[in-house]
Amino acid sequence: MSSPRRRGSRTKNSALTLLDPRLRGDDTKNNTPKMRTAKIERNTKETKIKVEVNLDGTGQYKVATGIGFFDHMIEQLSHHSLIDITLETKGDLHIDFHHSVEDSAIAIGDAIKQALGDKKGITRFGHSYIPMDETLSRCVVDLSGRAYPLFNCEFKRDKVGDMDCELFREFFFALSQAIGCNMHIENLYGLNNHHIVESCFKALARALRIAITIDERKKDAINSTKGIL
Ligand SMILES: [Mn+2]
Repeated sequence: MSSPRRRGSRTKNSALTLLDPRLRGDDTKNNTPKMRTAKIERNTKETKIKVEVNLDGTGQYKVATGIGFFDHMIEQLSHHSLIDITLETKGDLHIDFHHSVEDSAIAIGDAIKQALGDKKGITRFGHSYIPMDETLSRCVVDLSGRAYPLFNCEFKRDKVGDMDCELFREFFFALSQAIGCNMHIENLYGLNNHHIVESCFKALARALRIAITIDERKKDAINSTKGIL
């Protein structure tokens, strides 16, 4: 037998209200949200790179690497992850695009890692499936602190735009290593190279967007039974 509903029992409970520090208003100095941003400069004899990220952005970007298709992909990454990304890469493109692509990944990854800080409150896991017409790709991430890249993708041609398709594997591997995360990217099927690559970047963006989001129910905790990420 269910108990009868007690009317008038949901009156304000002042004792409970006072237990809530947010309502007491005496904990404001610890409630200031930390800015999850980072600025990185990375200079070698092969590349000179400036990166800025804001994990709590709106997907604003300013990207200039000198490689048209690569710019297009980083713009997708920013737009769909909502991470604001400024990237300026001046690299030795007269040799080939390898150094510029790999070093950009390292710099973006370093910046994301720095902006994540102690990772308090993050959702940590994220996954996404992205179709582009005949193509479907999947990305699954775990911001665990452990680098484990997996890139399972076969291309139909050697290049997309001016870019060698083998460089995308280099990009995702370097990014996973720099962030320190499991990053499993797979193309399930597809025909068009542009669609295959772009769906991988969009899938990564959406997976990251989920993983970096603060889980309001656990916002003051580290999302691991180890207590560290
Ligand atoms: Mn496109």
